[in-house]
Amino acid sequence: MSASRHPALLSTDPELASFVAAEEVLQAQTLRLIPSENYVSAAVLEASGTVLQNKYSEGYPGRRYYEGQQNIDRVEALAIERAKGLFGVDHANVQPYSGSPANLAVYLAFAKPGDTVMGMALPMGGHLTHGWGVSATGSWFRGVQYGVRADTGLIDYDAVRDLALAERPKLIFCGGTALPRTIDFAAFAEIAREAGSILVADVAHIAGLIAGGAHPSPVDHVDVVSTTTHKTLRGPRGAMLMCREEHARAIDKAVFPGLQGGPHNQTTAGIAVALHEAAQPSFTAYAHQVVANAKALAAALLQNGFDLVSGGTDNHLILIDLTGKDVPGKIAAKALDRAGIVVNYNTVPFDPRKPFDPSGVRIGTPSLTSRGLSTEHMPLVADWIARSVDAAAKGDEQALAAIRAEVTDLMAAFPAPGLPLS
Ligand code: DSN
Repeated sequence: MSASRHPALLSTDPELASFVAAEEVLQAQTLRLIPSENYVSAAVLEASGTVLQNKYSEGYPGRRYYEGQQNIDRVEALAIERAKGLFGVDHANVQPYSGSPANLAVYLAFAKPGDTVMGMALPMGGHLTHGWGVSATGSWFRGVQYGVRADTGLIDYDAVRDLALAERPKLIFCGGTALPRTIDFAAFAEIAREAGSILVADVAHIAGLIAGGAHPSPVDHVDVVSTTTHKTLRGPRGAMLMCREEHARAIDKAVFPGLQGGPHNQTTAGIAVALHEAAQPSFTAYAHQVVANAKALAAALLQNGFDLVSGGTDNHLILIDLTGKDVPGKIAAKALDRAGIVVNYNTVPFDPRKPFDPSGVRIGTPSLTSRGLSTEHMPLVADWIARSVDAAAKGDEQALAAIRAEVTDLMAAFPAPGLPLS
C-alpha cells in the first residue's frame, strides 16, 4: 500500500493496512471471474469512505428523527432521483443494507409469518432469501420452490404456473444467483396475476445489464424490484428496492422502522455516484460488452469440451457443469484460485453432490470487462480454465504456477478501476 493512498491507516494500524495492501495486490493480479463481484470506480470508493459515515439519519429525506440532516437529505434525495431516472420507476428506497435485508423487507411489507411464498430453489439457481429452508425466509414463511427443466436447464414456466395456481403464494420471486439465461418477466407477471400474488424481481445480478439496456427491464411487469448495488451495477455494497407509487409506503415502512435502523449514509453516497456512472453512454457500452464477453467465453469453453448449464449464456454468467470431468467443483475452484483465476464452486441443477462439495463452477464477466478485456481475450481465458482443470485432475502444481504467471502478465496490461497497483 502506498503511504499516499491510506497514510492515516498505515500509521495507526499497520497490521490492518498490510491486509488491505495485500488485497489490493490480489485484486490487481488475479483474473476475477466471480459473477457477483466487480471493481468500483475510484469515485465510488471515495464517496463510500467519507464523513457521511459519522451521521445518524433514521427516517427519510425531510422526515428524520435526528437533526443536522441538511447535507444527508441532499445525498439520499440525489440517490433516489438517480435510481428513479435510471430504472424508470415511481419510487426507490436506497437504504437496505444489502440484498438479504432488502428481500426481508419485501416479506415484511406484503406477507405474514406462515404465509406461502414462492421462489426458485437455491440449487436450481435461486437465492437463499427466496424461501429456501435454511434461510429465515424459508423457516418463518412456507416456501414453495420451482426449478429448471432437466433436459434444457431453462425455467419451466408451465411448472411455475401450475405451482403458483396450486399454492396461491403471497409473494413470487423471480431472479436468482446462478441463472445464465434471460428472465421472462412478462411470463412471470401473467402467472402472478392469475395466482393473485405480489411479484418481486430480484435483479441483483443483472441490475447493471438492465441499466445499460443489455437485459430486458422488469419494471413494467412486477410489483417490486429488489437489487443489490455492487454486482453488474458496479456500486458499493448495498441494495435498493424500487416499486410503483401504490407500494411506496409499504416498502418504506418495512425498511425503516420495520427492519433497519439508520441508513449507511456513506454507502448511499457511493450508490448515488454509481447510479450517475451507470447513466453514462460508456456504461451502456460496458453492459453490452459484459454480455458479449460472456457469450464469447461460453463458446470457447464449449470448444474446450466443457458442459454448460443451459448450453451457454444470455447474460454475464456461466455455470460450468463438471459432472462429466474427473474434477468436482470445489477442487476445480481451488486449483483455479492457485492459477490466479478466482471463481466460486456452485451446485448445478439436479446436482448429485452436496452444496459444500458440488459439481459446478460459476463464473462471469463483469470484473474482467471493467478492466477492458474483450471478446478477443476469451479464448485465452477458456484455455486457462481448461488447463487449470486438467492440472487439477493430474495434481500438476507446476502447470498451475505457469498459468498464474501468464494471468499476472495479462492483468498487468489491464489496470482495474479504483486500484493503484494495476
Ligand atoms: N451474493 C450472491 C452471489 O454471489 O450471487 C449470493 O448471495
